[in-house]
Amino acid sequence: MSPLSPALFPALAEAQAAPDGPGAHRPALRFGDRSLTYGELAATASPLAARVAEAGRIAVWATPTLETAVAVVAALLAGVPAVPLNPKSGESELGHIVSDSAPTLVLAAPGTQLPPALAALERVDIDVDVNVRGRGTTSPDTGTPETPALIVYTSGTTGPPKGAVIPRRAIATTLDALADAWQWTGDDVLVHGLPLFHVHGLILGILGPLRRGGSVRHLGRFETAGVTRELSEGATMLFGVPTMYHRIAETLPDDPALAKALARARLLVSGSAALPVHDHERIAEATGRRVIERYGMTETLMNTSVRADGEPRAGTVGVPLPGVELRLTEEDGTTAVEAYDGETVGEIQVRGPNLFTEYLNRPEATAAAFTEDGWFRTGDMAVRDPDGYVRIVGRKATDLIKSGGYKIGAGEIENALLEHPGVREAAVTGEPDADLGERIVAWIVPADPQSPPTVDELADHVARRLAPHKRPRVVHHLDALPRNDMGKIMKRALTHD
Ligand code: MCA
Ligand code: AMP
Repeated sequence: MSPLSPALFPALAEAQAAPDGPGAHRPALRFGDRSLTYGELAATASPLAARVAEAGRIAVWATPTLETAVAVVAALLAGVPAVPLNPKSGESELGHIVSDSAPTLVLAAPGTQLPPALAALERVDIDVDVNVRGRGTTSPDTGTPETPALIVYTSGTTGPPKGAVIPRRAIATTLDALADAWQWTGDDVLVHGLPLFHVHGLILGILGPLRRGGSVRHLGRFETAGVTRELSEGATMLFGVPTMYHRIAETLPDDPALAKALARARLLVSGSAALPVHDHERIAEATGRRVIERYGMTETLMNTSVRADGEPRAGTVGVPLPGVELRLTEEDGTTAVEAYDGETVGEIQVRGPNLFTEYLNRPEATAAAFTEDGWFRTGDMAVRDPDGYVRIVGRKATDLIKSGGYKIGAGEIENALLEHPGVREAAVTGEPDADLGERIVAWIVPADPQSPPTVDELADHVARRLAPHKRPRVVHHLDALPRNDMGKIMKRALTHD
């Protein structure tokens, strides 16, 4: 058995050990007008950790609240894997995640109504009442480096989402590599409004500040007014997906206070999808500040970043992070591309301690994701500039769509559409969208051409079954889908129509 890891959150361990020490009074988490210091976080997470210590796996109803942050910290202290659930998940997606990950209990904020898919699970309320300080429980940090910390569900090209098993080692490694690249310290105060059931918002956005001993202010939901307020009141860093930066770029011309606040920030970071150069430029012009991009994936956590002390070059995701091996490969998936010429395209493959362990219950998918010598195939296509900057130019699979920074598999939406009685055949594609990056387009052959289902009907249907961000925004009706001789749908013919 591997030895226990050093504390994932040294500042929290210090507050546990010295509840009246100065470190215990430092701010840790703030959501709206509710906040916790490190001492208070220790006092709330420790008893919860003790409560869940015997659980096999726990689900966390991951609303954008203080409760979710406390629950995930408690799970990490207890060494029990947590499965963050999107509270807007539809019945079929939630049913799949719960049966696949088989949690023994679900943690939720008191008073939250949970859907029927979770009815069979024991429910534990997340108590963040700090008045119960000194409850006497200090939960040691019990994980080993390989202990699964989080199981994060992520879409693939086919089938329902897969659970990526992320060990503590990967979380610690990626956060420390980012600290190096971004000169991220305990003095930083992060602001963001990202959801807490994905890597970006949860690992980078909550666990990141806690590992540094700094603090995070979560906006509850993303709004430019919240960004202005927090960056004007001491926050130093902003994390967001390109859609958020696009909305900032749109707002800037009429909002000098936002421009002033952004100009003050130490670091503006975008990730989860490509930030268009036009938005980079508009933000730089209005604020004098350059957004930097980092590139990651649920399975790999963070791979590259523009460094705080490096040249911020729009349209690139910077250089490999410390400890990450990155190569480009030719079409065979194993021959390395040696060129650093800014034009030879290859698939990005990565290796390093930042990687996940496996897809839960999917040994074949796990095996297929790696080459024989242990490189993870990202499916992202890129070129490298002569100085090593990576520029992502596309994606191998056309059946993966990135909308609002969420990865969405065309196949899951097609399956959901086919369950609608008004749909006989369905194909789903992504098309460029200024706000979302890509928007989901459904091409359907209606069961009854005289009364085809409306876009709203199909959007509601998909949102109810899967999740609102997976709903089609555009629906085209066709007499037949274009197919090749083998009967396979020719999606390129659809997108180019
Ligand atoms: C609209 N809504 C509906 C329907 N239509 N609900 C049910 N049925 C319908 N038919 C609701 C939505 O749920 C939402 O509710 C509201 O209407 C507006 O939705 P929408 O227009 O889709 O989006 P938005 O609210 O404008 O969101 C844009 C966003 C969001 C804030 C940028 O896309 C977002 O949070 N993206 C972040 C994605 C992310 O974190 N990805 C990280 C994964 P309500 O108003 O209640 O919200 S990638 C990752 O982790 C890797 C490692 C990486 O590199 O980072
Ligand atoms: P996910 O599987 O949801 O974690 O999304 C990971 C994918 O997001 C990657 O494989 C990339 O395609 C994309 N991605 C993340 N960050 C960036 C970025 N800065 N630029 C371009 N694509 C990105």
